Amino acid sequence: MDLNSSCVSCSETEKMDILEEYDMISQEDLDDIKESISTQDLPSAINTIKDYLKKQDLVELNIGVTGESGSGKSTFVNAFRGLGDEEEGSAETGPVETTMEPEAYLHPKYKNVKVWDLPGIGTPNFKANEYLELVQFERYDFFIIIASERFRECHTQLAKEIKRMGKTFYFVRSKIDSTITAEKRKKNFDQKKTLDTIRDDCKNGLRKIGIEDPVVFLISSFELGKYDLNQLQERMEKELPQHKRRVLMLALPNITLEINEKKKKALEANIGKVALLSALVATVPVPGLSVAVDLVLVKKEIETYYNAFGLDDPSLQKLCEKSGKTIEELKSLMKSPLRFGINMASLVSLLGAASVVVAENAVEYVMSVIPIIGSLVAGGMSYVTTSTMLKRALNDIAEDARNVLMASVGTPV
Ligand SMILES: Nc1nc2c(ncn2[C@@H]2O[C@H](COP(=O)(O)OP(=O)(O)OP(=O)(O)O)[C@@H](O)[C@H]2O)c(=O)[nH]1
Ligand SMILES: [Mg+2]
Repeated sequence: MDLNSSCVSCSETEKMDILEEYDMISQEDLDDIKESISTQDLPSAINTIKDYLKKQDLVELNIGVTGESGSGKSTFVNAFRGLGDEEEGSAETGPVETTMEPEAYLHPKYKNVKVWDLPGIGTPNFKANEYLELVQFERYDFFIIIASERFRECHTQLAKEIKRMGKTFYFVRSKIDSTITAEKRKKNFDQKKTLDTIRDDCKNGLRKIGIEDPVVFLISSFELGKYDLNQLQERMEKELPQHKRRVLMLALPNITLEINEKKKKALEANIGKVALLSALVATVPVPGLSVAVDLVLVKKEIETYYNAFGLDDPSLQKLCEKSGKTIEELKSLMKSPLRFGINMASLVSLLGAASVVVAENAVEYVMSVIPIIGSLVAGGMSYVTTSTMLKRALNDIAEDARNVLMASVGTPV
């Protein structure tokens, strides 16, 4: 990537994007941060900045997974968090009724993402309103209603009640892999046609029992990346409030190219904030503060990238077990200079390289895109340097993740 082109000669749209990112930090927050760092010593100033970034990672996402007993709720709860059914922290699954009370399962990497395994619906005297009270419906950002065969009256009753309570739900038809396996035995098997038929059938069923404009997502928790996961993910993203979208996108397992791309976008949106903080710190006259904070900020961001794309060592290890590849094979597909570890030495060199390249035209550029704090920033190159560095690292890491993903699902890179 050409470092210059990404920042110095940027288009009007890019400038607008940067300004929008800037808007995501309130003036009050900016003043607070600046105030506290100018009165603190180096270590506490760094902690203030870290705390600020941590705050945004505390946004909670609560997903309620419901459906009839045996429909595959617990298996979905595990797959959605990137876990197998027998891994540590996974929900118990099996052919006999296992889930009796709402239970929260935390995402292994993002503890603020909770996927709730809810009790089965559809028992003879099932009442949707009582059920929703029982599971404390207010706590969920949205519900996923799972059916493994046909949708029944209990599903619509629940959907209508959820809607009445002002919440969102998504219908999922589960275990699509086994339906496809069964259909494959027929002579004129056509996968797309079969999927369309199942989808239409589910929709018709739902219409008949009173849902006006049904949308159904076909999912297999055994092969989550196949079938309708992308559509479901898009819909959830679109309907979530802005500040929760990032949480969802980071937490989703990196199992389709579309999700890979979305993760990159969600991470990119944070670069402006980090760079702005780094620029603010550069205006504080404490010797050594600016570089030290830049390194802390950048290291944290780059670690977030590796985690979000599942390129951290534990995730790679899991991927090896699933795909039959070795760690060496997967690592050989990765080109980012940071793949052997994010340490201070590699970061200092990345930082150095970025600042040399962007230094020449940067002052003018910063003044033009951030008029409000432009004069403050002129003292340091941090805004442009940090964002250039992070954009470059993110591009490399997203590309590595794409290659690893394609290799692990058997597509030649
Ligand atoms: N083929 C296939 N089987 C699945 C899938 N999801 C779940 N199953 C199987 O269906 C059975 C029930 O799955 P669970 O996830 O335990 O179902 P549940 O809805 O949590 O059941 P309860 O806790 O009893 O309400 C298990 O044997 C799972 O292995 C899937 O996507 N494909
Ligand atoms: Mg269960």
